[in-house]
Amino acid sequence: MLDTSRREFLGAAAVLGAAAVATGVTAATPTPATAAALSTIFPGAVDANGVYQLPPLAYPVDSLAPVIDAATMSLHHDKHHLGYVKGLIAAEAAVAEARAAGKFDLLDHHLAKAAFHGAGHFLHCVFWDSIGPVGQGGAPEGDLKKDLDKEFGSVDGFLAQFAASCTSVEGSGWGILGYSVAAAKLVVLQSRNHQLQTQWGILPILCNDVWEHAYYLTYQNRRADYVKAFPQVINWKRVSERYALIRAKV
Ligand code: MN3
Repeated sequence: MLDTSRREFLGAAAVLGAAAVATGVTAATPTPATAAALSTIFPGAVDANGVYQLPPLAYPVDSLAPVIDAATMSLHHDKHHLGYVKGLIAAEAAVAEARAAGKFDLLDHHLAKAAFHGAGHFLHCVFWDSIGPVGQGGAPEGDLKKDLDKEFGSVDGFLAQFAASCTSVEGSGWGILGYSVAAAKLVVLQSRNHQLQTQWGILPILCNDVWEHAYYLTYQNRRADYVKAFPQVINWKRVSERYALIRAKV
């Protein structure tokens, strides 16, 4: 149970967050992503002014069916992801408020929210840009193909390990192919929720959301069936481009 002062403080933070969202979040209308957004490692995570935003989808929500149904796509993008954007904005606003007031007694709470919602926002930006219409995703290209072969033996070897990482996440979480800045190589990790079980300096290249909201309408409890079908919607062209961008920048 929250005490009164904490409740009032959180209420003020929510108002600040809502105000920021009103100006910082764009409508979730499927439109082509801009060239500027696609040239970033986390496509569309911020707008031209650096404000967190919900990035538009670059494809129709029904174009991934039957692997991911249209209702799941709409709810996932327009409701769930937007919630993380709002939560991140609210958390940062609350931290700014605390700093202005010189009152840091709830800082740990706000930073936990910033980690959860921030990690959720950034991973979803990569997720939407890792997938696309069924059967149009091509195959890994360039350095990504070469380094998948190097680290995992083959693309199929990677896909098998990636699927296992997605299937076996305990509770809600993600399977992630990332680039380790420290080790200078590709790695597969899991996360629980959005922010747990990762390492420092991992840049996500391809990720699969295995929270129930990502698949339950079609697959109910059969997460393994969703994970098995997922490669049909991987957009290897964009995933390969993201890896090339990371290698050029890091
Ligand atoms: Mn999700």
